[in-house]
Amino acid sequence: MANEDLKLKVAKEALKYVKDGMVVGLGSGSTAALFIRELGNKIQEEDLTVFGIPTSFEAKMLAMQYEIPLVSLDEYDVDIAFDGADEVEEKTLFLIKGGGGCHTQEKIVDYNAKEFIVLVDESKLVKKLGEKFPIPVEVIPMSYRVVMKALTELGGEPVIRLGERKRGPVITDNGNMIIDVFMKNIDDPIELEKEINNIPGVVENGIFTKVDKVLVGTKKGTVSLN
Ligand code: ABF
Repeated sequence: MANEDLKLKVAKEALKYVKDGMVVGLGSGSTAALFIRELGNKIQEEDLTVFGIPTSFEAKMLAMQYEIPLVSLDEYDVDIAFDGADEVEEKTLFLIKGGGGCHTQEKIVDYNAKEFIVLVDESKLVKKLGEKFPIPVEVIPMSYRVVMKALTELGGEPVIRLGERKRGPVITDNGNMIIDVFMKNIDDPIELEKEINNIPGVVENGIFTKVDKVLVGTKKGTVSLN
């Protein structure tokens, strides 16, 4: 079964957690996009009163396309948030997110949800965080050089994320740059998440250590980890 099919299965499974009247955090990336589409369909078919809070411009556009009414954190708390991930550490359920450059708004919405559920296919599971994926760090543009120096001192190999044509840096929804930090042997993700965020110029990093549940699409069916 292709990863796309596993993602769709997980997205459909996630719908079971959405109840009438809920405010739902809408994640970014291809798995979250499937969830947003399926949620839009469910709302129309069952005539539900459900509101979304998007985690990116991309999620906002999709929610509008699938007619999910949107609200904001200005006025509402999040009952439940659904989002994808780039890596899930099997033992701890800690994550690396931000491959799509949206981790700052994702973390704001996901960490503030009463329940945060991660949607992945089995290819995202790793024994140790950092195995396959660098840690994305969103930085204020004028600080990129000094932040990279500090990240090197923490034992990482920082690289500026460039746009598709490699002519300049990727710019996030918040107008900032992304530094990808390659780091093997992340022994204490909780501490590292704090340490990176403590560097002046860093807006947010893609280590997520506050996760309630992970729904994993496997060839044998969807497995729930918590
Ligand atoms: C977002 O999308 C990001 O935090 C993560 O980088 C990515 C996962 O995308 P996909 O579901 O397409 O693999 O959740």
